[in-house]
Amino acid sequence: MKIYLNGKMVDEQNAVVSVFDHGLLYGDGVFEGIRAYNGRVFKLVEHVARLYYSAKAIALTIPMTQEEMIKAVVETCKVNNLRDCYIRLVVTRGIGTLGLSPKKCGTPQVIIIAAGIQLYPEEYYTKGMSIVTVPTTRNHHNAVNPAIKSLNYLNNILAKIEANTAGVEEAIMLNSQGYVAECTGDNIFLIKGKQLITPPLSAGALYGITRGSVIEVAKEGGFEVVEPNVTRYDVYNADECFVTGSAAELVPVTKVDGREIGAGVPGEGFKKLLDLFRKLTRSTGTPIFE
Ligand code: PXG
Repeated sequence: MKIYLNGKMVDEQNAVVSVFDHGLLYGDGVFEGIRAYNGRVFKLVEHVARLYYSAKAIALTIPMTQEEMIKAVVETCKVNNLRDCYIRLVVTRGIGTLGLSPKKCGTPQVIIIAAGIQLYPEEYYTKGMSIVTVPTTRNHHNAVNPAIKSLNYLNNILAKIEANTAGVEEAIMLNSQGYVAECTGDNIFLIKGKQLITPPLSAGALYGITRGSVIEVAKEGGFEVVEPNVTRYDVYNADECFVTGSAAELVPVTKVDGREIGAGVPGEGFKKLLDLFRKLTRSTGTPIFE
């Protein structure tokens, strides 16, 4: 496997970064997780834009343009001859000293890995998954803003550990006001009648690209999309629930905190949205081989 590292395609075993890189020492950096389907990178322009927004928020200047980054992602898929894959884009603050100061860091390191990913077992997609609400609250936007896809994911990892302790793979995280923010690595949706409900981004969620795509196709599917503050009561009493992410795609949720959601099986609304989403992923995107 070839990895893109600072402008060069290097063999996997040579794709290494310094122990003095602040990405490692402090989680100082940003990342993206992107999918390619059938020879096209899905929503690549949007993912790269989000990477640069995350970088802007942490005052990190990425040493290449967005156009160059788009080309580098496509090239990484191409040299590895990949048509369907998961792409991890990482930009670290770079090599610095044993002190927090980002001023002492050299050039940011740019890493692109294209490989496979499977987050959840297949039966979650057919039967639905069970999730719980966890005690760790989502970061307040005045701490590490949840919109920043940073290399410091401990807020989410702590919640994931709590989910695992409860015997499940994903968890609802509430914000400091007690409203539903999102899950540890996914955005959350509810269906109630003809309404498709998702917490507003201001509730403390990542500006999910899959979330955006679901909203895009939901209108086509005849849903009214609303973004109110959501409580656990709203989740328990929804007709359907599902989570979204680039790696996971759309996963039906059939149990939350021991309460069955709707009929306790993946619903018709979910199936319709999954179908529309799959059509979008297979018919759009930046071509890899031309
Ligand atoms: N919320 C959070 C906190 C995320 O990390 C999403 C929502 C979904 O966003 P997109 O843009 O992908 O629709 C994410 C992204 C993992 C893993 O290993 C999870 C994500 C990304 C990369 C890896 O669990 N989730």
